[in-house]
Amino acid sequence: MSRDDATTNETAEPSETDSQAADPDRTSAETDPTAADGTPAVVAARADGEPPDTTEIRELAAAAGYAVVGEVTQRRREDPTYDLGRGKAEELMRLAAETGAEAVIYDGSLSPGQTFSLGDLLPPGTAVIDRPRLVLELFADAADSRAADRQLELARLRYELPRLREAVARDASEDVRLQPEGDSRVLDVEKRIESAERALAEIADDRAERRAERRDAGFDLVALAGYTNAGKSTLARRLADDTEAPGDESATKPSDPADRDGPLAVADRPFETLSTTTRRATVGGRRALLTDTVGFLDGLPHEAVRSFRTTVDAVRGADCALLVVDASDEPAVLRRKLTASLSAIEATDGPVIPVLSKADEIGADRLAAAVESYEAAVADLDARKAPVVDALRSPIPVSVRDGTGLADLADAVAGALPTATASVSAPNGGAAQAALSWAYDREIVADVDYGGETVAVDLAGRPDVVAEAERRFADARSP
Ligand SMILES: Nc1nc2c(ncn2[C@@H]2O[C@H](COP(=O)(O)OP(=O)(O)OP(=O)(O)O)[C@@H](O)[C@H]2O)c(=O)[nH]1
Ligand SMILES: [Mg+2]
Repeated sequence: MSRDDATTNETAEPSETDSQAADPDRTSAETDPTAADGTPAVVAARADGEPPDTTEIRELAAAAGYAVVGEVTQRRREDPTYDLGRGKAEELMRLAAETGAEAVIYDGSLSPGQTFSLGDLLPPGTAVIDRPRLVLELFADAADSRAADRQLELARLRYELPRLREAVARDASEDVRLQPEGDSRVLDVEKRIESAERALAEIADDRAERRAERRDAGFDLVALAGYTNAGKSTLARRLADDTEAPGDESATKPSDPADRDGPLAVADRPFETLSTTTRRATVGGRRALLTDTVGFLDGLPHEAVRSFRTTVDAVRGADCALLVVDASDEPAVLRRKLTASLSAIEATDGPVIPVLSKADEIGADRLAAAVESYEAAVADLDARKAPVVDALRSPIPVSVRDGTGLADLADAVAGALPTATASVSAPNGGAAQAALSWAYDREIVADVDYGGETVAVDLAGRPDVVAEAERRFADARSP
């Protein structure tokens, strides 16, 4: 048996999050595995550079219903067979047997071949769940709208297809007539992928159409994006008027307890939001529709990134995007999450406003440090992302809990939205009043002056809406 070059810690100490960084090669059972409910699972992680940090994968595992009963980590380059080195993989096997784990949760993406090799090594019946599969399980727990269901189905099928091909190829290795290409299960999955893609394309078209209609109705479209658990939904709820946008099939259901219990009753778990949700809001005097989106996650399966497109579409279709970054994270974590969130905003050429959320959690002095570490992280971003990087300078610290920065944020949004101004006048009468009330409905009336026979109005707001108001006043002048 070939051992790894790395030293191995065989003690059965419980793993402490704070001591993780010190020891890149841990093998440990939890001292009190009964403390948590759920399917017993061992977490495994490997990293090339920094020692593996299992904090996030443990949170994801817990959210998906697993009780972590042990942990194996290794700092090493990738092994083609098991991802972990062979010696570590065997330690994992022994730990799984000792702890009675029903699953191994792998913090990374395993190739189909690695998944099968690990499965063969582990005690029979132990499930091998890599990070993408875990995320899919989490999504499956809570897919709550037609689009989310379809996206989930597509993400799963795309994840399964190469693994199914691998399974068929393994069965067929003795018999050359059975090749994955012609296998009926493979063909079936391929067909279902095509049909899910078609259905999703239609939903995306519907949404784009609805966005266009809302814009015509005078709304500014503002999207909130960012890492999962950054505080997007909490902020969206705080900024929102009470009413939800009409006709949004994915709007949060009124029965949603988080909605009833006020803005801070949002659960502290990853992927609380699983489909985009749109609400009305008046932000800095602008009539806006706020779209809350699905959070990003490091190592999100690309199957999912491709299919959970609504976030990216909503941001791309918006007049202004808020990128929400959790200020209470440690600098290294903040940087990692920021990088993972960038794909949400890369596609947009509209203005992006970075928001440092949860300012109340760290107090004024640490907040200044957080702003600094955020700015350093942005400066460090890949130079090829220059346009995005430029958009990300000068974040606005906010707290929904104590109200910090909310007024600044509203001003920044209003300032970022495309704005036109115009001064119009018309003889005071029914036609002018109708035009004026149309303008009031769209919140574009900055000032009104009744001077004898005429009414003079200053307009400010969305350029297309202001232009339409000018037409209406012109009509009111020439009956
Ligand atoms: N202290 C503090 N906590 C906050 C604030 N805003 C949000 N939180 C908490 O952060 C957690 C995550 O908030 P969400 O609004 O669900 O975050 P999200 O970005 O929508 O998360 P996903 O939908 O999972 O992507 C919740 O426990 C919130 O109560 C804030 O201003 N201050
Ligand atoms: Mg949310």
